[in-house]
Parts: sequence; C-alpha cells; structure tokens
Amino acid sequence: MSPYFITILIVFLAIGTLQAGVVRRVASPSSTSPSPASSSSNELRTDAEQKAKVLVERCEKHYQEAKAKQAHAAWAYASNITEPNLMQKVKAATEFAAVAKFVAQDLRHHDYRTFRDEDLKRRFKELTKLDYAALPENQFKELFAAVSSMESNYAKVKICSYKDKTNCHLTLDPELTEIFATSQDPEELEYYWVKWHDKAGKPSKASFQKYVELNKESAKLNGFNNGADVWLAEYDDPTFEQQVQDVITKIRPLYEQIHAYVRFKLREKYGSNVVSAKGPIPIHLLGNMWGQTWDNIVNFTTPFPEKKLLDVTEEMVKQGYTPIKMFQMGDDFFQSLNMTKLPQTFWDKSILEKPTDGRDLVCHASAWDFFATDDVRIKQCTRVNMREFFVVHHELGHIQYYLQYQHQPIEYRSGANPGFHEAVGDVLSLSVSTPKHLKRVGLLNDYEEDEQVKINQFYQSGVTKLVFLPFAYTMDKYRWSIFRGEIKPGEYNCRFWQLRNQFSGVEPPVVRTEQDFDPPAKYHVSADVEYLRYFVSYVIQFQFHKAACKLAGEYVPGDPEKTLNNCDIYQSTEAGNKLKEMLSLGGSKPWPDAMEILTGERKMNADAILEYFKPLYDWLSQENKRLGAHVGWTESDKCITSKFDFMHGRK
Ligand code: X8Z
Ligand code: ZN
Repeated sequence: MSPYFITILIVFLAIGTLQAGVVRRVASPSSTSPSPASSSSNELRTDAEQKAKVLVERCEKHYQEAKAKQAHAAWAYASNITEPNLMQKVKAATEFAAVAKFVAQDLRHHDYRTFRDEDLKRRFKELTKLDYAALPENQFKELFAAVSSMESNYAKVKICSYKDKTNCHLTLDPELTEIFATSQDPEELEYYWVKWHDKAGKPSKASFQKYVELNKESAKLNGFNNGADVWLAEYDDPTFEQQVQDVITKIRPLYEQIHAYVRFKLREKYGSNVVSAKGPIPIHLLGNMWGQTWDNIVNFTTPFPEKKLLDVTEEMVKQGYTPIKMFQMGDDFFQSLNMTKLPQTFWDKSILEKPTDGRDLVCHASAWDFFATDDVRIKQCTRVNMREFFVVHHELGHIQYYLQYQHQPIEYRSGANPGFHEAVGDVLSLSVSTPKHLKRVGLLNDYEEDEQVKINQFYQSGVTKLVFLPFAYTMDKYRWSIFRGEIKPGEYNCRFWQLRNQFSGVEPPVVRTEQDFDPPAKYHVSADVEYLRYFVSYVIQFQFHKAACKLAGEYVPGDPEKTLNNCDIYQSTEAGNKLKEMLSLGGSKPWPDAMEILTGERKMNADAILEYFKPLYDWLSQENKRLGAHVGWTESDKCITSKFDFMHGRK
C-alpha cells in the first residue's frame, strides 16, 4: 500500500471515530439559506442522523480538498499538454478516486435511505456516487489513460495547408475553424474535412474501444446496466430519454423546412454535381467542421440578401475590441442583472487568448471551478468576432453558476442537471444577439428593421439554434447505443453516419468505411463529455429566456412590440434575482424544483423554442413551395461497412 493510501486510511479512521457529543444543531431560522423543508427536517432528525450529519461534514472537507487538487492538476495539463503534467493529473485523479471511495464506504455504513431528513439523505446519496472512482485502481488508470490519449491526440492535430503544402502547422483553432467559416471552395473544404477526420478521429480507435470496455465495468460497479444509464441518471427521470425523443419529433417539421431551404441554396451556389436535390447535405459545405451550426453560411443563403445582416464582427474589429473587452462586457451584463461580479482571481489566472509560445493545449473553450471561494477561471482561445462574443457569454454563464452555488456543500456544487449549466450564459446571449441590445452597446448602427430584415434574423437564429438539436441528439444516441452494446465495433463508423443521416440529413463529403473512425473528431467524444447536456440546454434556455423576458417586462404575449425574439433582459434585476435564486440552489434540490423558481414549469418543454421560431416556420413553408425545394432527404450511400461491398461499389 502506498504512503498516500495509508494517510487517507488514517484520515478516515479518524472520521469514523467522531463522537456524537460534538453535534450542534445548525439550521436556525435566521441563518441565510436553509429552506423551510430542511429546517423542519432538522427538527425530525434522529440521534443516528445527528451522528451521520457530523460524519458527512467531515467527509465533505476531505472530498473538497481532493477535488480541488484534481481540478488544479487538470487545469495545468489542459493548458500545457506535457508528459510531467499528465503524470500529475493522473496522480491527482487517482488520489481523488481513492478519497471518493473511502468517503462512500464510510457513509454506506449508515442506512441513509431510511433518514427522515431529506436533505441529509440527498447529501449521502450524492457523496456515495462513485462513477469511475468505483473501478479498481489499475483499471481506473487504464481508463484515464485511454481518455487522456484521445484528448491529447485531438488537441495536437496539425494539418498541412491546402494552398501551401510546406506549411504543416494548421490547427483547428483558429485556422481550420476560420477556413470552414469563410471558404467557399468545396475542394478546399473537402480536403480539410478529410484531413481533420483522418487525424483527429481514426488514431483514437483503440483507446475508444478500451474506454467503452472500462466504461461498462464502471457502470456495473455503480449498479447500472451500462454507461447510457449512468449518463441519463443525471436527469433523474426514467422517462427522460423518451422526452428527448419527443422533442426531436416535435421540432422535425421545422428542421425539415430549414434543411430543404439550405440544400436548395447550396445547390444554387455549388451546382448539382456537388449538392443533390433530394439527398443529404454534404457536411463540409455547412460552415462548420461537424455541421453542428450553420450560421457561417448565412451570408449567401439568407432569405433577403439585399437586406443588412446581423453581423457585428466588422464593427468589433473596427472599434478595437479585444478578448478582455469581450469578457468585461459579459461581466457587465451579469452585474446589470444584480448578479455576481467576476473576482480578481478570474482576471489574474484565466487564459483568454491562445498562448503564442508554441505549447500544445486544449483550445476547446471551458470554464473551471477550483472548489474554493471565488477561484474560477476560463480557458478560451478567444478571437474577436460575433460568434466568439456569444461563446464568451456561454462560458461566463458557467462561471456565474459556480459563484452562485459556492456556498453549498461540495456535493451540491453542480448544476441542477447538466443542461442547466450549459443554458445560463446562452440565456444572456439570446438577449445580446438582439438588434436592440447590439444597438445599445454601440455595435450596430444604420440598421433599420422591417419584415424582411426580421425574417433574416429568424433564419440566422434558426441555423444557429434549431439545427443544433438533431446534431446534439445523435452525439449521445450514438454513444448510448455503443454503451448498450447495440452498436458493435465492426460497425462503429457507419452506424455513426447512419444516425447523422437519419436525424440531420447530412453526409460526409467522401465515402467513409470502417477503416475510418470519425466520431472522436468531435471534441466531446475524444474527451468523454456527455453531450445531451447541450440538447437539454438548447430547449430549456428558451423556457428560461421566456420567463426572464416576462419578468423584465420585455415579453407580453400578443404584443407585436414585445416578442421573444426582440427581448433584452439587460439591467433587469427582476429577471436577475429569479435567475440567481434558481442558480444558487446548485444541485441541492431536484432540477424541476429549480426550474419552477424561474419558469413556474417542472418539465423540459419545446413549446418556447417553437413559439420563438413560428414566424420562420411559416415563411419557410411558403418559400420552399414557391422555390419547389424538396422537403426531406434520401438515405446516404457515403459509408460502406464491409471491404467486399466497398470493392464492389455496393451499399
Ligand atoms: O462545448 C461547448 C462549450 C463549452 S461547454 C464551448 N459547446 C458545445 C460545442 O462546442 O460543441 C457549446 C455549444 C455546444
Ligand atoms: Zn459549456
């Protein structure tokens, strides 16, 4: 046994011998946050529960320390991918896993399911969740190595330039992202798409298989059938998967209209050899490596091209915007809502621009909680443009959530569910992206609105928000099926493309086979990040937006001046205070309780997003008829499972 484990053992033996004599009743009516439910349950607490409460508080302290250490090591590695940093990260993660195991084992001596104090029961339940820490140490390390290897492979990919093959230093962020956003040369786009997928996906196949195998082990040790059930348990509702499917069905007619219209416009631009009339859209033409949002192609697909587009990038550059300035504006928005100002450590320790010293790092934007007080950071290779301005708000939403729940015990320092965490900043972005707000902050001038301009705006939002939903759904539908053993290794690639085809109507630019492995070419697959959170976020953020707009007096049903699409909650303390109340719960209550505070609703519901896009649906249905654009798509023949079929040109 290593000295480290002996230390932990001693710590926990000490915890276990605590006496009931030191117990003190905590929640007094004048204390700041206990809810009526928790103070009444304090009254009900039995002697055994009093003892259990002392134990839990001790455990929290150790758990928090180990978690904070793990976060520091993970940050060091993600911001500078080196072998020594990886070793430190593995060490801290293994130590955290050991602490989590000791905590869980200790707490399981108590029959917490019989506790009368609901809050105490919840704290036990949270602290006895082990996830990967349930694995034996050697397997834990193996799993960790598999994911780290995929993540670092993804982060280190460099591609040779299409135009200058002697320059082989092109990275995803910024070069490839920029090329996908701006190039209108299908051959160049195809080149980069293939190179990226060949380098960011395929080399991770062996690690991915190891990951799948150990993920299954871990799920079983945690009492689940598979990793899909582990992920879905975060939504705390056995019908949640069905609810997600129902949303997909509900938005499908609108998606099909957008899809039909975009394919028609792409066919006009690139010709019938590149884009078919009724087939799936070749993914490399959509302005984004994964075809997840299509906002980068609005300049040549927008309904009324003669009318001005809502794009403030040029103005940002003209006014000398910097990444810092973008974050300051986000901070200002939160403060205008009576929410929390960013602490000085955020400014001192964040990485807000891509370092230029040549190191490898994970550029995919992320927000970090170091589980202390006011210790939060963002790592983002920020560029000055409108899209990144929204990402800045997205990331600051995570930070605001961390700050709002930092008073909670460690096991409650999380979102109400993973989708809540992703939605906070986007709620602000829905206001920031209105012409009203952009004018207010001096980024939009000479912008007159009429019906056609409004259709352009709806279209732009549609290709940013709505088209994302089937994409997000398939990211996890795919991994659920793998975790459940419904997709076998010999069909990993083509089943992925089959789902992308079925739900999004897209296909790869060239024929792919099982010799390729494309899913890890998306960051979250390589980094083992559950993706349903973004799907949930993109639905509930419209529920949150609607509720916040009502509170701000910016949305009045039936009033054409006060619509959801023209609402800016800036400076509304009414909206901010409710949002704050919801966020400050962290994970201390079931998520429907949190949602109810702001919205009065207890379920994820697609009505708000569909209401938001109703004018777009009406316009597109007519326009597609007028254009004779086909609605729907045929099956793709761009992925071939067996070598035999490939050689004989069969599907
Ligand atoms: O990964 C992110 C954030 C960090 S949580 C930048 N997003 C998803 C993605 O980029 O795929 C935000 C929207 C979807
Ligand atoms: Zn996020």
